[in-house]
Amino acid sequence: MRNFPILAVAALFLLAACHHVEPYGPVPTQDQLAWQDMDMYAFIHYSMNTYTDQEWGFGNEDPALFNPSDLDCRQWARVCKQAGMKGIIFTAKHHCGFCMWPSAYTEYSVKNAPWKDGKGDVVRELADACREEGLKFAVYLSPWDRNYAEYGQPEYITYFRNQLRELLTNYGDIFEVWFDGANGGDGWYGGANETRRIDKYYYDWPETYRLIRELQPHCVIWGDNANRADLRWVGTEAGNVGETNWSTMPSEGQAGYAMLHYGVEDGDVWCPGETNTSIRPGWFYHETENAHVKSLSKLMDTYYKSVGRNSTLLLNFPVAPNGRIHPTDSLRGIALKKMIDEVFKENLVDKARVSHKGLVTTISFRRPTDFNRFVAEEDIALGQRVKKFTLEALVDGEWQPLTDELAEDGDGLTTIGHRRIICFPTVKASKLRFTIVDTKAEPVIKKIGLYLAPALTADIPNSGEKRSSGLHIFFSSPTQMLMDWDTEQTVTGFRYLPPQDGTNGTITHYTLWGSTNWRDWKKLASGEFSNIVNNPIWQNLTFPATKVRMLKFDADRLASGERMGYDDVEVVTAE
Ligand code: FUL
Repeated sequence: MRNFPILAVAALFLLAACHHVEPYGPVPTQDQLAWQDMDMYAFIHYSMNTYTDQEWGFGNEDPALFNPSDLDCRQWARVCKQAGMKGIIFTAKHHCGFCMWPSAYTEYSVKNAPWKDGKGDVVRELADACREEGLKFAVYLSPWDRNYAEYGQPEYITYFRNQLRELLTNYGDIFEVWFDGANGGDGWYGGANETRRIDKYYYDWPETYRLIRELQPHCVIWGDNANRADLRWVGTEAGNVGETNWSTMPSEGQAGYAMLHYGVEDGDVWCPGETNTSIRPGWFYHETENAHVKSLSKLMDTYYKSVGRNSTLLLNFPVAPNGRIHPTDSLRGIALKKMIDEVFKENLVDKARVSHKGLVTTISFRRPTDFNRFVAEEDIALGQRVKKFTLEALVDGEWQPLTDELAEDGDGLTTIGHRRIICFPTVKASKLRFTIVDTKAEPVIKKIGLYLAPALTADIPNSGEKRSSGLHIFFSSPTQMLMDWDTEQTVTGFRYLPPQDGTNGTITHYTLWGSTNWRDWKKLASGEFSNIVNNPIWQNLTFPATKVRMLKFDADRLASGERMGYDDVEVVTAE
């Protein structure tokens, strides 16, 4: 039996009566607890894609392209530190297979790039920079490898584990390993240029997990959706987890969106959700997205919907081709940290009287006080217990219910877990009443907080873009969109926003043509919209300025369905 100290400091108390409380249901390991306490850490996406302006490389990109002029891992670490990130997870190998460290098991790595005459090691430089800044370090190693000739065969699994061993033995402590769920499909595969499918047994994850435990016993594993690891994806890359968010999951079986997004109340293992999203629309750097770095209010919203919903926030900063994080992204990240500090700088509960009666906690102020944020934290070391609660404010002698203004599902206030933040419009109240109305076992609340967030007036505008007007759109077939104007235009780009309500009609492979006379068509762009299913954001095509009067957009392949779908398209024209 464990003993838990009953602390009686303001804002830190147990709702349970003063006795030892037994753990209830699945509980986190010490490593899962330490991971959850990190709250926010960074992803860094940087690879060959940075030089080919892609989200997914095909695997045949030339290592000669990797020659950054100014690669500075210390700059990345400094930016992440100032943005409040407690660690960095780095794309040591993305789907293209190019290794950012000089692996002994492949020629497709930095050792054959012109950067530092092939003597460089980005993983090493970043691991060292993290240590200097007091950040933890972790690796993303893509299981899908579009370069490797034997991908799909047992030989590849040996190769993959050899690489994992290199990363987990040569670079100090690793706090997490991230195995991307995107797996199998078309690729270069040593020149085979074909589509390869794999099944869920291919990787034999249990064996790989055993290797990780042996090499890095304190590392947490972010796993695929069928083999339960230490952490789970939250089912979206948009930057939010469910308001109801259980850290428990069934130990076995494929998890669909709902299980990933909300967790499973009666799950038999502890498997908390990690919310991953990028500070820009894409994961890799694209110059066309420089004006689309997320606003401070969007980032705050993401924070409330991840860290404030019993999750962590894994926020991606892409590195630009010069080898540095772009100034817009770094300033925005730092602004996020400043705003979080500002919102949570003073816990008003410290100035109030706190009383408990059963499952009702009342916070009383000497005089009416303004607040707009409520925070509660369960002692999750004892398990996650609270199912439902209410908040009421006493305003001018009347109790008013407070609701979550960021709520999406209308179920009221549900789970708490590691930390729950409820946002509501400012009230001036003399009391706040927090009532736990449904719980799996005696609740153990270790902290409550009330705060007054300042109004967010400082959103930094992104520079505008010029888009064409007077564009007519029609379809000549279920997979071909035609666009024309009344007058000739000089076009330099095309943007496609896939359907936002599901994958039906989402275009994964495309060709875009331009013409001035409907007869002679010039190919302006063709290829793959990588990762469009998991991250259905604006897709940006750029090409040399071309005079056209009409455009033809062919859906060469759809993710599902028969008819191309779109929520919006835009054509970018020259000044
Ligand atoms: C996805 C990948 O396919 C993306 O390229 C990116 O790495 C993201 C974090 O995970 O599944």
